[in-house]
Parts: sequence; C-alpha cells; structure tokens
Amino acid sequence: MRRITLMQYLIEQERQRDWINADLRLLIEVVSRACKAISIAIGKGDLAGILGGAGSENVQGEAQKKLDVISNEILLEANEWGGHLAAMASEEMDHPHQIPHRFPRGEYLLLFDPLDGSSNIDVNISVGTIFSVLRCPEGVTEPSDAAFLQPGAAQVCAGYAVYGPSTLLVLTLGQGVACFTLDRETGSFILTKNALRIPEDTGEFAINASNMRFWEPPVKRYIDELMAGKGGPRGRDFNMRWVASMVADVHRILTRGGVFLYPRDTKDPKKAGKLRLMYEANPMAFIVEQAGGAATNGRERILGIQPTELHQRVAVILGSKNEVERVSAYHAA
Ligand code: AHM
Ligand code: MG
Repeated sequence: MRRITLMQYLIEQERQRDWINADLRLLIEVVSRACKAISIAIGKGDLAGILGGAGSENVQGEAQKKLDVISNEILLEANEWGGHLAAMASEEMDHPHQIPHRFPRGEYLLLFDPLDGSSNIDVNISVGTIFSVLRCPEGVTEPSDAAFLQPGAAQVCAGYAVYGPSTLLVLTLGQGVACFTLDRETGSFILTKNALRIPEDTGEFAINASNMRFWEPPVKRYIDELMAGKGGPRGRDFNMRWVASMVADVHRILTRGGVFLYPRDTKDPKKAGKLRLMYEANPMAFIVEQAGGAATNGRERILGIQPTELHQRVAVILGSKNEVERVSAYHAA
C-alpha cells in the first residue's frame, strides 16, 4: 500500500481539490512539526526533568505544568516566522501573541490548547494538543481579542494531536476527517485513516460522574437513564469511560462512537462549563460534525455560538448523533 505522508496529503488537497492554499498548507505542516516536538518532549518525561508544576498560573487561574509552558513555547516559536499567520491565541496566554515585526504577516489566526489534559501528564496518561484556524478579519493588522471572536462555523481548519501509545494527528479542512500516525523512525505523519465516521448510535458515554450532584436536571435525567441499564427506560446496558483528557475521550468516540459530556454545573455558577469554547469546544465540534456526529451545549449547536470572550467557557455534549440529539431534546423539554 502506498504510504501517504501528511505533506503529500496536503499537496494533493491543494493541487487536485483546491481546498487549501499554500499558506494554510504551511500552517498545518508547521503545527504538525510542533506537535512532533511536543511528542518528543513528553516521551522523555522524567529523564528530561520536565514533569511537575511550573510554579505559575494561567489566565484562568489554573496552575501551569512545565509541559504546558514548554508546549506553548514550541507552538509559538514554530509558527512565528513562516509568514502564514496574523496572530496566535492560546489557553496559556491572556491575550493574543502578535507576530514580531521582523517577520511577514499572513491571513490566518491560530488558536490552541497546547497541552490538553494537563492533569494526566505526571501519571503517564494520554494528553494532546488542540488547534483551530480562523481567517483574520480584513483590515486588521494587530489582531486583538476581538479579531478572534468568530463563531466556530467560521473555522477553516481544526485538528488535534494525541500523545498516547502512538502519536496521532487528526485533521479537518471542512471536507471530512483524516487521521495520521507519527512514524517515529522516519519522523513523518502517515495517513492511516480517511473519512472517519462516528456511528450514530452508541452504548458508551463519558462524563466526570463525581460532579453529579451539581448537574442540571436534563443531564441528570439522561445519565440516570443510562445508568439504569437493561431494567431502565433505555432497555439496554451502557458502558462508561472517562480519561480526563478531552483529546483521548474524543478520539475514542471518533474511533468507535460514544457521547462525551462536560455539562454546565452549579459548582461554580459563574462558569458556563469547564471547557473553553475557542480552542477546545469549537475545534472538537468541527471535527465531530465533519465525522457525522453532533456537538451542542444542550441548547445550541456549539459551532453557532457567537463568542464574547477569548477564554470563555461552554458546556459541551458531543459525539454519536442520536445520543446528542436526545440530550438536546431533554434540555428543550
Ligand atoms: P486542561 O486544558 O486544563 O487540561 O483542562 C481540560 C481537561 C479536558 O481535557 C478534560 O476533558 C477535562 O479537563 C477533565 O476534567 P476533570 O478534571 O473534571 O475530569
Ligand atoms: Mg484543555
């Protein structure tokens, strides 16, 4: 079988299908190279002294791990000089990072969660990188937060890397979803799955059940019914999984179906959820929809939400279509 590298795949998309241009191709290649560098750093772990806390906090008041900071630096440095970006925004930075004046500017905005699932780093469980690409609004030369506040439906590309037993890169350009596996010997990402589809029905769900007492009634009702199994209203047993790395949970759903929920809860009523809209929920929602699944906050399609803040949080329910629609119906009831 012909091995198709990420670079070949992108060049083919550009040449034959006109789905991307040279700048977007460069952007994806650069992000993939940064993910490779992050994967190598993670693989060294304690040998390189990079586990543990960084002794700092990010804009959301969360303690940063050394690898959060290292991954953020890797992505910034890799993407600064290529001329494909107008600015970058990250979970780990209060405001957008501007492209230094000595480099040319491009038309794209890049957003990322450099290391998703940070609580899993020190225990050697899968973590990942999530990214989203938007177009810079016309006439904007120094993009501030406002330039990034576009609904997820405006994304031109989204993807994630999972650093697990293998390192994978999953990508959508708005024409389906492709998955690449890092060949550690040649250093190339190789296309290993194309046109991924999430089964519409599933027997598997993912939620942090320790928050149960804080959930809103529609979510409580949905999970109660799943937990009741064969003897309950659904008439069958369901299985539960929770990795606590969104990338790993979403990747499982992309592979064999399932529904993922991080609902709004009353633990901290000021927060609309735990996950961040711009660089966690939006890219994942784009990928999931492109694979035939659905993504909602319970009341509204994630990709339709007009953002008001760069780091805003949102409830997330995504995965197999029929289950996501059921949860939405419970919210509407
Ligand atoms: P992070 O970006 O700070 O790592 O937080 C996001 C992570 C998600 O990957 C995961 O789904 C969730 O937080 C886990 O939350 P919890 O610790 O409540 O299980
Ligand atoms: Mg995250």
